[in-house]
Amino acid sequence: KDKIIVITGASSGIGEKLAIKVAEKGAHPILLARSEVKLKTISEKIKKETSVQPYYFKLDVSDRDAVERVFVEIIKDIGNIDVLINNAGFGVFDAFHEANLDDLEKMFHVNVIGLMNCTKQVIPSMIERNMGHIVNIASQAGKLATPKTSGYAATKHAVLGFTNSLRLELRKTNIHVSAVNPGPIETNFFESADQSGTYVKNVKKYMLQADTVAEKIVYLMERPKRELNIPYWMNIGSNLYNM
Ligand code: NJP
Repeated sequence: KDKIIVITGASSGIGEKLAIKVAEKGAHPILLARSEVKLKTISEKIKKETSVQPYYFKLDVSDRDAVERVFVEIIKDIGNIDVLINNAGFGVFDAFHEANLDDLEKMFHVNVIGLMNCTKQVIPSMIERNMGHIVNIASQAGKLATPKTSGYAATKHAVLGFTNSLRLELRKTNIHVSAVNPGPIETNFFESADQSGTYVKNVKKYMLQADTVAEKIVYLMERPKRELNIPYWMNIGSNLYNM
């Protein structure tokens, strides 16, 4: 309650549902994404349904200077960030021999560097206050060998490696660092990830709703650090990435 919770990639899917759920709990979501129009609409809906006034900022997480500007503004004008949910991300599923190197680079810039850009901005004040929670949305593809997702899987392996090391670096503090590994979730994600529709067709019956994932992440955020195992992660949904 009353916590300030920054959610990247809050303009659709898991991030959107998370923003709604944390507001329902009385926390203040701060929504970040590139589509300002969508953020405005979601914020208005949250205000109407929960009477919590969310804030939103247009932001491309891969733009380091913009990330710094926005986070400095949030901390100065709104307050210290209690929870950062690094959720912004996208995938392009291709066998590596067919993959486009521009897509691979962009995935690393958003999924990995973007996540680090945002984390870098919240760490100093979290350390100063000796509190906070960083939740990184990785993937089941970050743990398993998955055909046709080599580039995307590599970014999510990087997210898990970063998350696990950061957790160790901060082990003597009261700052939580968690990773969440969703399986296939019914969101806009597959518009870019699976342009042929083959993957979605195969895993449709295993797909979960974004709402379910958001609920579990809220549950995770409500746990005290002592209840979180080290290393901690939460797997949600099927690990079936066969195609
Ligand atoms: O997908 P989607 P999800 N800077 O497409 C934003 C992971 N995951 O909710 O910028 C800032 O509805 C984009 O906003 P916009 C997945 O890897 C998913 O499923 O306005 N934001 C939108 O709000 C990702 O990390 C599945 O276009 C940027 C959001 O990201 C997370 O779950 C499985 C951005 C994406 O929303 C949420 O994805 C899995 C940028 N440069 C992991 N680029 C799954 N759905 O099956 C994108 O294992 N965004």
